[in-house]
Amino acid sequence: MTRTRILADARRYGVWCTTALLYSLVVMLPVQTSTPTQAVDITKMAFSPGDMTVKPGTKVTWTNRDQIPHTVTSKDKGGVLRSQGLDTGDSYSYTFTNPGDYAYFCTVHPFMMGVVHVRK
Ligand SMILES: [Cu+2]
Repeated sequence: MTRTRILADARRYGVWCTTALLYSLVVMLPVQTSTPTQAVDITKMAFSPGDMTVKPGTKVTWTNRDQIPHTVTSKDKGGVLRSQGLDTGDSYSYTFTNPGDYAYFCTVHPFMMGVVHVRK
């Protein structure tokens, strides 16, 4: 095998790799951007909507529209929802992967409650 031949093979392999990389980007990008999303507003001392049903893989984002701080916190100890204190305009997101009922509340105002049902 001559040196030129090896170089040509290497170049062909490089072109193949680049093509494969571009192809995988084209295939992967729509998958990434198609993550379903849902929004919950925290407004007038309540979660709105306070009850929602989503598919596994859905990213839910809570945004505080009130002038006072709130949290999004699982009712169960060790639950998955554990936001920081959210000031006005702050958001908290969680992507639900497993089916189940996720009850949550606001630690500052425990009467504020909500639930996310994750169903296939
Ligand atoms: Cu609150």
